Amino acid sequence: MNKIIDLIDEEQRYQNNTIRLIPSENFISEAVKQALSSDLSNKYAEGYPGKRYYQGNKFIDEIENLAIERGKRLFKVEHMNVQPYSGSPANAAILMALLEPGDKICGMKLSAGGHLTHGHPRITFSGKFFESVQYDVDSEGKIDYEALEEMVEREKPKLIFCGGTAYPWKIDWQIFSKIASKVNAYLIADIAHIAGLIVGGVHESPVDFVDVISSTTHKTLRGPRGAFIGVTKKGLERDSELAKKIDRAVFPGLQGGPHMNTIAAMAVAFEEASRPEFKEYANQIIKNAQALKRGLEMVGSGRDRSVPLKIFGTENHLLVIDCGFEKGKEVAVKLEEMGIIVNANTIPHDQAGPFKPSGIRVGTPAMTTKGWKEKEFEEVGERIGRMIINM
Ligand code: DSN
Repeated sequence: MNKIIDLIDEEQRYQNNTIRLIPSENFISEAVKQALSSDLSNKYAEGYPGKRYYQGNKFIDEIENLAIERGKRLFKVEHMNVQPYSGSPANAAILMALLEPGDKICGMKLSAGGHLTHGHPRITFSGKFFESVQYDVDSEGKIDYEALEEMVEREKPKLIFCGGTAYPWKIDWQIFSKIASKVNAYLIADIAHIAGLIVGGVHESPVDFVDVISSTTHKTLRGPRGAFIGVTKKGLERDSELAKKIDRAVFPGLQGGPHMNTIAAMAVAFEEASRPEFKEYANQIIKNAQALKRGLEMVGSGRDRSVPLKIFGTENHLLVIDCGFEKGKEVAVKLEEMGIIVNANTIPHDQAGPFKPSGIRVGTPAMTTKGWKEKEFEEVGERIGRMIINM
């Protein structure tokens, strides 16, 4: 026990004494932490509020209902399920709810910034149990909407994912909606990375254009490690059973007892994200990402070398930087030695594989929570850029 407590303390100090630039990470509030470490983790509550398979859930029901109500209000959806353990189970539940095994799905390639659960071939459940077609990005790393449209018309997938994990540009939900409607495909927005930007008003919301949204709650949204699925008005107009299908797929389809401490922490985070100061936070995330890019560009501008750094982005909270063929991991390790924590990442059209990719991914949500402004991000951008060109 003491050993674990000591290690937790060390990890906490490490997190606070280093520069955290992994775009999917953040620092939660004390209130979220309190809910997470509460006695709610003692309780089993299989089922949904009012329909549990275990007794003793009167307070648990209230907590889950509150999380649902707050989540629906925040994201402006008609129905919300807050039980998915994380983003991958949430996307698995959506596929299970809406499709039969072997049906065709469509998502963005992993190397282009997509996610494993969006149909990455062979090794994932989404690529193994479903037939998958994948769309790519252009040389700037932007979705090639024309090629996507052609592919969708040709392949006629039953479901299309939009959204990603290393996509540094805004997503045009309207174009996706137009393309999906041509083949009557379900359209799912995976907003895990940008949920906080959407509720903070700095990225357009997909809810008027898609049938379902899915998201984790711990990235820009700054909540616990959990996830939710939202069903939109458009989704319910298309299929009045959609909400029921999603709920049945989450439980009993895929999961057992919900993690009530996480759901309570989610309710706390939803309330925090509805405050005016969260809008300022989201705004600052964007300004900081642009400052980070400026810092990186100072190095690549020709003062230090003739060929500028190739940077993908940014219109959101993250950037992908080309470090040279298979150099991403090496750069990430060197940066860790300097106290700067990033992750190696594939770049668009990477000739290297995901185990030895050519880039790194950096983002601003966590250090913005710590109070960093443009000046700090410009400086760290310049340090990172300098390190890359000296490799
Ligand atoms: N692993 C998450 C991220 O870092 O973006 C996505 O699942």
